[in-house]
Amino acid sequence: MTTSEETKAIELADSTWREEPIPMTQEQKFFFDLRGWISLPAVLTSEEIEEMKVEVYGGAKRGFDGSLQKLLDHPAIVGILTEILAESSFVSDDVYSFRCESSFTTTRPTGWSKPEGNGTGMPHVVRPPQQANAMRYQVDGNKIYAGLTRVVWELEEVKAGQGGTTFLSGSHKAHFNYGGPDPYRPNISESPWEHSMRAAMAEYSCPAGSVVIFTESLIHAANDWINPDNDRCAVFNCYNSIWAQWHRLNLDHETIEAMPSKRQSLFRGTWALGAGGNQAYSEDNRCL
Ligand SMILES: O=C(O)CCC(=O)C(=O)O
Ligand SMILES: [Fe+2]
Repeated sequence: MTTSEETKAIELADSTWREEPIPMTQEQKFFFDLRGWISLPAVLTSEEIEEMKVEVYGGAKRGFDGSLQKLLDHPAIVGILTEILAESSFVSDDVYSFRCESSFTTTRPTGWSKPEGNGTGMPHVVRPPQQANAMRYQVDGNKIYAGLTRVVWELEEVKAGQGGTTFLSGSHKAHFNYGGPDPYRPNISESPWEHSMRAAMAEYSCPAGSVVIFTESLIHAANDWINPDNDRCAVFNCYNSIWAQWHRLNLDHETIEAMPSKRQSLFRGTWALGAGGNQAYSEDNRCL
């Protein structure tokens, strides 16, 4: 039994912990660099999961509104995104040192089929990393720059082989092309060894409330959801360096303005030069 004083102290410690970014561990850095993706199991509480599932099953299409908004800068991912998307001299307590540039949700009932053709069901990347490009994964000087980076929040259990996103681990550092006719093609279509690449793709299992983080330089794919026990219910948020942008954001000023000010900074304009640099979000300093 705890006294109410002790309960209050625990609650305070808990809320303080929730606001402090959790640093990326050396182990996470090692595996993210090695494979191009990591998972963080069971990050959300069951209350958070239930609240968010109601919103996503209720029709929320993006993670910018309601309680889903808390995922944008959840302390479990802020330390990792700071490590893999920001240069340390640009890190500050007042604003985030990385940007959020897109968000979508998905619900997939048992029997859901992946998009046909060259959609997300075809193993793909944002840009092939074999040629230099502004979105790609880089490492130098003991420092990761993950380029365009995806954070997936799984609000339902995922079982390996039953429809989670799959990854060709290590392909974010590929030097040789995928075998298709065009080395700039951002997927493995028409590769004579498409089948073996698909067979080599890694799967994850995780409880509801887990996170998967991957660099979009990594070959990855959507898969048929064949899990008979639950639907897939996930939020896909995309992040980038404060100096780069891939997606058109298309998020209105009123929604951003209603966010806590540090969260607003995720949506500031994509530029850097100037006294003090690019810090605060405002209507005329917003990402479009
Ligand atoms: O739907 C999925 O499982 C994969 C989505 C995807 O391709 C992405 O997040 O870039
Ligand atoms: Fe993708």
